[in-house]
Amino acid sequence: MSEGIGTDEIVVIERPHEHVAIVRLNRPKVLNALSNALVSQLAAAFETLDADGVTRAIVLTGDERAFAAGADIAEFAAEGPRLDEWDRLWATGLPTIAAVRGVALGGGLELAMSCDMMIVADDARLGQPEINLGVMPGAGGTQRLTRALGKTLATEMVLLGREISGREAELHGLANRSVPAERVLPVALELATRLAKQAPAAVRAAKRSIAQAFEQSLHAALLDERQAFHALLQTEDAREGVAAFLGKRKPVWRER
Ligand code: DAK
Repeated sequence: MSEGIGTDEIVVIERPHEHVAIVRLNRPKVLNALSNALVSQLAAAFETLDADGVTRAIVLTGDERAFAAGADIAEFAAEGPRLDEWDRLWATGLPTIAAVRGVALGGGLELAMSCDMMIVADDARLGQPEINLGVMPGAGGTQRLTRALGKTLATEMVLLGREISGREAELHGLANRSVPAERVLPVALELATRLAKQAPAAVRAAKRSIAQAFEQSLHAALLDERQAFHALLQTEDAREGVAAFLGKRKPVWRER
């Protein structure tokens, strides 16, 4: 992991804006195949950014050919993907936006779907081709795809390995926006910059609460949401937000 562009590192962090980080997968020769080393470095990058007290949003991206072509198949025989490293990735409290150009296949699509938002190129190729290897998705594909797309299309993608385009992903609600490839990063950065302007504690709490929609009963999740809301109401930023609205001015967040 490193800060800056043009390094040999497999995960590169760039900082286009004080509160926004771009995390770039950088194994272009193998279409950003997600080796265990890469997933581990990615998790470390997320943890570092989560704890730095400055970053408020992460844009996760690859290059023009690939967001990621899935787990590194060369590693499959020796050692399978490591679930503990994927768990670390999913634990980040920061909002994440996947900026997808080229292919997002298998674990690559699972990684993109685990982000809070997804911006895709119109001609991106999204799919779960694990069935062609004699296996099935193992990092959330059967669950996240089905919840986002519904059973009908998810079944075709998982059981037949059908790919969809970025345009179709937007149409079916899997992606937030589908745009021409050259617009993917700018649009993702624009959203990240907007996220970075919101009250940080509120964004983190709301992100967690949305995730509960998939993990708890409606009743339990509503109780959690109510609790999170009341906790936020006690913060200085909430008082500032309300005062700013009433005073017809922009809020200044103090992260308290
Ligand atoms: N792994 C390793 N190398 C890969 C790769 C991959 N997934 N995908 C591509 N490459 C390599 C190719 O071998 C090739 O290397 P060289 O031959 O040049 O040395 C180079 O990248 C360029 O690829 P191609 O020559 O194949 O390029 P094409 O444009 O012709 O084709 C393609 C692009 C994306 C259609 C094709 O490369 C392809 O089908 N790739 C494999 C896609 C795939 O099957 N992905 C799913 C893998 S299984 C879990 C976590 C994660 C997972 C499971 C469990 N747990 C935590 C439990 C995830 C599983 C998977 O993702």
